[in-house]
Amino acid sequence: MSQFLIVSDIHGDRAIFLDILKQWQSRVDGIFYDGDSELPADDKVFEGVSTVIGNMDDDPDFVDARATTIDGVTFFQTHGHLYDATSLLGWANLQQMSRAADEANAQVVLFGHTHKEGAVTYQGKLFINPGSTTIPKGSHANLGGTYAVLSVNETKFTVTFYNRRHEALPDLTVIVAR
Ligand SMILES: [Mn+2]
Repeated sequence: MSQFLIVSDIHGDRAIFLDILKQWQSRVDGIFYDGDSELPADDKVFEGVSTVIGNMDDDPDFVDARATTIDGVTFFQTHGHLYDATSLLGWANLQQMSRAADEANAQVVLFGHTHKEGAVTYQGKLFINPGSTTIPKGSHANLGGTYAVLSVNETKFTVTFYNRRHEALPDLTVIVAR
């Protein structure tokens, strides 16, 4: 089994990211940060972390999007604002990210931007938004902020969401066939 840590939209809350890293760094096979840190790209919290630029990031050293393959899983990662991810009524618009992910031959799409956590299968790919640790929005904003851990085995993907105290939120867990 492989495990991946996914965090987004800390908006300057460097302390929570450090705290999450402390919990997970030694236990995961990859760490993804999906944008809007408001930190420099070379901040030492991003050592060994796959990052992308958010609409609130001004460091041009962040990339717009990236494809990464770890343990046989190809991820397409982007913040979302460059792919029209915002949906005013629903969870997110996935069409543009889906097209880009197909071009990258990705099975999993990681994004942020909307600050609404969730995981769904769409056009044959698993889309994961860890939510914002710091400025949560949507129907689960009362949780006070979330991040996600993806577990992958030979047959399935399991997405578990956590709150800022690193407590799993089992009601939000998403399990899909691989
Ligand atoms: Mn944001």
